[in-house]
Parts: sequence; C-alpha cells; structure tokens
Amino acid sequence: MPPTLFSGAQAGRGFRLVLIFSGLALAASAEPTLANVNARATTSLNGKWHVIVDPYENGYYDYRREPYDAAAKPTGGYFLDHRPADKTELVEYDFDSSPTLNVPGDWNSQDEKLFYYEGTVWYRRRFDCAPSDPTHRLFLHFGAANYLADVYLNGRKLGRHIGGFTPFEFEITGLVKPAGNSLVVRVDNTRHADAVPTVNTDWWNYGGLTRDVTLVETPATFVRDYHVQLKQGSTDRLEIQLQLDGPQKQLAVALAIPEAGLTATLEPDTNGVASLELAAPALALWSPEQPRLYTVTLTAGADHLTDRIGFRAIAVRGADILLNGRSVFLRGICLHEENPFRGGRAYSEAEARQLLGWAKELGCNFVRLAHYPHNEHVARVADELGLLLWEEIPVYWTIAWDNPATLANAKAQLTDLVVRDRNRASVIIWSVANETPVSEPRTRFLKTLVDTARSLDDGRLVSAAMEVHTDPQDPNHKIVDDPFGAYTDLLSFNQYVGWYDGLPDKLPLVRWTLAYEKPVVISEFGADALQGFHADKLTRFSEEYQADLYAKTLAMLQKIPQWRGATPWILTDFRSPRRPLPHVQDGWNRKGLIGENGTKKQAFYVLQKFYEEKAAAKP
Ligand code: GCB
Repeated sequence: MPPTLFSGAQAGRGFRLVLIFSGLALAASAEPTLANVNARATTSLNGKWHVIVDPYENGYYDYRREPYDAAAKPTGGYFLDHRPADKTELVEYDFDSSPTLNVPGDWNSQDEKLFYYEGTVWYRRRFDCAPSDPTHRLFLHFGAANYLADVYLNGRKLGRHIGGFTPFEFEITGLVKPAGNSLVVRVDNTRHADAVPTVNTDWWNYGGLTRDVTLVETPATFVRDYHVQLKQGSTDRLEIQLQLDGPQKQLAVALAIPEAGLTATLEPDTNGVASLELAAPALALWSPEQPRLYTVTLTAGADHLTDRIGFRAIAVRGADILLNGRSVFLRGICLHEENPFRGGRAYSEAEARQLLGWAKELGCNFVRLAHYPHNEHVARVADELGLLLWEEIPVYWTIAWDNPATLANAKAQLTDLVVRDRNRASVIIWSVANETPVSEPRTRFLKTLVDTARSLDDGRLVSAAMEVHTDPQDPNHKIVDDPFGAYTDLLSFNQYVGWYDGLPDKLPLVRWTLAYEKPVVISEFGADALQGFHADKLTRFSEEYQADLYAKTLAMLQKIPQWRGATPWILTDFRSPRRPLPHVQDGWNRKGLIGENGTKKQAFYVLQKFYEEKAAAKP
C-alpha cells in the first residue's frame, strides 16, 4: 500500500479536517472523503437554499472560534440561523424571507446582480434526519464549493474547506435532530495571491455551492476508501487496497467481481487497512474502443458497496504511450466545466454527457479536463463512453511558489482528486500545473506534486502543460527545455503559433528543439472565432482564420516525430472576464470549436476530419 494512501489522521474514528493557517492562504488537507458516495444510502440536500449576500462580512462574527467552546455565549452570527424569540428581540437577518439560489449551481449565472460578485454568500437549508438505524453514522458531503466554505450545523461550526473543486465532508453523527436541522454554509470566492488558483485566471470565478450536497448514512463500521486496479506492469493481476472506518477495524471484507468469476476476502490490520493481490487471468481490458466495466462489490459486515470499474494498463516507452501494451495516439480536446448555452458552471450528469458527447462526435478518444478537477460524474461518464482523461489541479500561471501553505493547498487538492478518481479507468494522466513560468522554486513546487501523485497512484502518468520559448536568434525556432520536463512522463506544452505568436503563415516555417525523448502531447493550440462571423482567413476572429490555423497547426505537428497526441483549446466558448472586446468576445473566450449557442464552427470539421483519418491510419 502506498504510504500516503491513508495517513495518520485516518486511524481515528470519524472525519478530521486539518487546517493550515498562514495569513490568507489556508490549505485544507484531510483523510480521504467517503469513496463512491452515490453508492450509499443518501438523501440529497440539493434544491433551493435561502441565501444572504454579505459583501461586508457582517454575518461572520463568530466569537466561538476554534477550539470550539460550546459553553461560550452565542453571538449574532448568521450561522446561528436565529429567529426572534418575541417581537422585542432585534435580529437583523432572516433566512426564511431571504431569496433562494439553486444548489448545485454557481450564484453568478443565477442572479444578474451576482454576475460579477466576488465575496461571501451565506447559504441556509433546513432538513429532517431520521437514520434508518440508531447505530448508523451520518456525514454531510459536499461535491465542491468555490472557493472557501465554513460549515455550521445547528449553530455549531463543523469546519472549513479550502479549494473550489474538490469534495469534502463532515461527520455529523450525534449532532442532528430528527427534525428542523439548520445547515448554514458561508461560501467565499474571493481571489487571493497565495491561493490555488491565484488571482489571475482565464475563466470565470463562479462562486457558490457548485456541486451536490448529500447526507450520507453508513453502518458504524464501513469501507471508507478502496482502490481496485491492475497491478502496475501487469494485465492479469489485480491489486486491491482498502480502508475500514469504525470500531470494528478488523472486520473481514468480501470482494466480488462476478462477471470475472473473482471473489476474495481481505483481512484488515488493526488500523483497518487491507491490501491484496489477486490473479485475474480472464479480464477483458478497458479501452476507448471497448470500454468494458465490471461490477465490483465490497461487503464488510452490514456495509455493502457496488462500483463499476474498468481495468487497463497505461505506460510510456520512449516516445510511445502504451494503452494495454499498444501504442495509442491521443485524439483529444480541452474542456472547461461550463454549460455554453447559459454560461455557467456545469453541474449535472446531463451536461457532462452533452460535453463529452460532442467530444465523441469530434472523433476524440481523449479529453483534457482543464484547469481544475471537474465533477466526479464526468470521469464516470467517460468510463462508460470510452474517453481517456487528463485531470488537472488549478496550479495555473503564477502561484506563490515559495509559500509552504500554498504548496500544502495544492497538495491537498491533488490528493483529493487522485483519491476520488483513482478507480476510474478513463483517467490516465494527472496534470499538476498549467503554463507555469520556469524558476527554481516553481520546479521544486511542481516536483513535490509529481511525487505526491505517484505516491498515491502508481497506475497513471503524470504531466503538466508546459511552455515553449523562442530562440532569440530565430523566431521560427521553438524550444521546449523546461527543467520540469525531466520529472514528467509526457512532454506536454501549450503553443499558440499563429495566434499570439505571428500569423498562421508562420506555422509551416516552425522547427522544434525538444529536450526530452518523451511522447509529445500538445496540451493547447487554438484561435478565437466568433461563431457565424465569416471573412477571409487573415481576418482575426473569423471562422476562416480559426479553421486555417487548425489545418496549418495539424500539418506542422505531423512533422514532430515524437508527436503522440493533442488537446486543442477548446471544445466550447466559455466565459472569461479577461475577454472584453465588444461585439466579438463580450466576456467570452471564443476559442471554442462550438459557439455559445451550441453551433459548430468550421474548425470543428477540420479537426473532426483529421481525427477520422488518424483513427483509420495504422498506429
Ligand atoms: C492558455 C491557457 C488557457 C487560456 C488560453 C487562451 O494558454 O492555458 O487557460 O484560456 O491560453 O485562450 O489564451
């Protein structure tokens, strides 16, 4: 078992959130959240929540700070969700008569007044709670909240989570009443220089409870986390690791994969940790062509979990990416988790199916989920559809490389992502960063993240979207020699020749010097085009310009012998406050192959044709 899989905090019962305070940078790191929450007994807390918008932080007077002092006199914070006892009592807020917002959902796209809002919104929802068994345990699970969340149950603070795209939860066993519980969450999407991401991004800072909120019920002892995968380097042996939580740490766990005729019993140690290797000679391997998933069940006493898991091997040999031992070309596209039709954070499985369905239509076998962890169901849908995935954390552009709290924050986000998705066959690459300028502290920072990813999961590749630089003597000579490339499995870089760097006519002249003999996966190229705007191919923002740039870039890339894949930027237009050009951008990055109304641009068909030919060609 990888040493960092279940850290010390895990040994105790229940959930513990560790906060690292340093000025504004707060990094949450925690033991793994409950794996596969949707396979458990759950009650959805989605729906309309009452909200109070609080730009002046008026509702945050929590004098009962950590360590929590139950005896301290309650104060007037909104988290108390207090209602006046009689007509004489002065209370200057009232959730019940405050407006509502949908959860899941960002606030920016739900209320025009909140479109540009960055700051605090208090959310409140009441719920009743009757566990089906008095010995059972209860957890509040949040798919994500951007960026910081303080969570209160019945006036008591449960904890804080930092990071806008990863799941978190709190155990609330013994803290709930059968009826009328008040759950208050303060969500703050203020940007900070030492946060992850930092203050400057080319995407919208959608705030709010952006993913599902779920009440989860488990038996007293249950399987908190598990990892079922092919043993690294093999296609006929499974490696299983799991972690029990609860008083019966040494409860035997039965594993079954009925369609493969496999059963086994795992015997956890005194910490509840078990691992096992199992011969699995008859497994049909998962691939984009045949995305075979197996039903896997785990039973520990009263706890019973079912998952659908695919098994595949991914490796690199020289300049080749090997999927199940065979060289694969990654026909990819980048994706933001955004619904182009309404310009808001996508949150539903239906939206994931729409976006990934477009990628399939484009002829992709690969998708880069930029630039932060997307919803858990995205990787599950990709498992089903046969799409390979690149998953990323928001270490984007400039980051406070020298700040230990920032590093802890990035590590926590990476850990949460890896632990959440390491049972998904679709995920083949963990990306630790995007376009981070070279410096010694930055390379050290990223190297730590690479080590973190590898220690949690030895069954995937690790990479990052790196940068290109230009030979000062020759503008057509492009060089990729980032020292960080020594630590990654792929040589991935973003390049914008023909858009930010000259015109498309420059593309046939480009020559490359690549410092590493590794598979080259171009993590971005592209050009803005306003869907429906037609002109000659030298007119910026025309569909013709974008289509021409795609054709010339693809021709240029074919000349790189170690080229093994690309994820052009990007499938659909997306909102960005950095894109103000009136009548053209209007707050949208227009590099999508599909416009904000869902209409495909010319370049979509250029890439589709190229991918068709690639798929038909011999590897
Ligand atoms: C990039 C970034 C991406 C931007 C894109 C652009 O290099 O990685 O987040 O949106 O360029 O459109 O400029």
